Amino acid sequence: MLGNLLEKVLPRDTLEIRVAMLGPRRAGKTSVLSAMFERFENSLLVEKVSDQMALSADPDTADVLSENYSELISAIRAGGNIAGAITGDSEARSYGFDLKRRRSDEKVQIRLSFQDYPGGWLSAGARDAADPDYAKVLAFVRDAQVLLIAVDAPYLMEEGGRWHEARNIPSHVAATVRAAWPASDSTPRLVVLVPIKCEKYDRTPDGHRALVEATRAGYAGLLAHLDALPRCAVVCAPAQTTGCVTFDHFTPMQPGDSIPSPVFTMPDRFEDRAYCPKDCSQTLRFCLVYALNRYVKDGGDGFAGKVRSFLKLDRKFEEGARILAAGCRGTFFQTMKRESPMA
Ligand SMILES: Nc1nc2c(ncn2[C@@H]2O[C@H](COP(=O)(O)OP(=O)(O)OP(=O)(O)O)[C@@H](O)[C@H]2O)c(=O)[nH]1
Ligand SMILES: [Mg+2]
Repeated sequence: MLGNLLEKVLPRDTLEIRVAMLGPRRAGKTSVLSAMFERFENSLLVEKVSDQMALSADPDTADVLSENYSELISAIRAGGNIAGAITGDSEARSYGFDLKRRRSDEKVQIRLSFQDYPGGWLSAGARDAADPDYAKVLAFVRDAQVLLIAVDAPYLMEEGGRWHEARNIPSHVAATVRAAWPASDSTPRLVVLVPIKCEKYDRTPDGHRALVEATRAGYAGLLAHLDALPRCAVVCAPAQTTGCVTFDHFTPMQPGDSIPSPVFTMPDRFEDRAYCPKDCSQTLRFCLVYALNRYVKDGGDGFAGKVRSFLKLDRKFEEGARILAAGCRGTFFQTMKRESPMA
């Protein structure tokens, strides 16, 4: 009651956190978003973060992401080729999530939007820096405080990473981020590298370490730039959106191919083809911890902010961030900065 009254006296604008996806065509950008959405609600309930805040997806976001997730499950049930599950995007699309202190609140305190688009738009910029679709990708990254980079893991891991540059275009990803976020930039930022399709590699602690180290080496150019930004945290958080579809081999290259195609296998028996995604909620969890910390810290600025923090108006979000952070699993690629947005 008193909290509601104080909110009216000391109102705050909604904090908008924009997250841009990066990754070539069919890398798994939309799959990461779909699996993250599907998994997260359960995590929230289990950890009782829902006592501290309410997270909801836009109706459109919920519809599209649930449909994608159903497609993924149907493809697994059907067996055979997973490559047809989740149709590649032909247009840009934004997925929105709202965070409120209470389900009954009218006001949205934090709005998270994830900007997805056809991965071909990113690759087009590698061929022609003036490509109009690539200009849109650059604008998405410029506008975003957070980046999610989908890494097609078999190309990173197989044959010593021989196809990683051609497939995941890490040099072009680095050039894009350098162009959008100059080294002088002091905005608090978060970058999450998400190796996916990694069922074969992320099975044991040693396998997990090898995957994380290959990601670190495979994105060395990008990491060098991010390391120079004063307030940027970088984390590697592998995700398995299916959990039962495993890379088997690359098909021999045909004339005209620039990279080989992967062949994935899944268990023959229907009973063994269980959909068991792993660590998919981690991306949203990291984004939420970042967003909540930003909200709480920004609220401390100025006179109204000082009063707000003295009255501890944001304590539910502080507590929510603490609970979520305790469940974060990922490897930070930099030592914590002086003012890490994740602390
Ligand atoms: N083996 C395996 N395949 C996956 C996994 N996640 C997604 N896929 C497959 O990867 C393919 C590409 O996924 P998308 O999410 O559509 O990729 P995208 O980056 O959004 O592609 P564009 O929209 O074309 O840019 C789909 O056919 C999925 O079925 C996974 O964890 N393991
Ligand atoms: Mg997509």
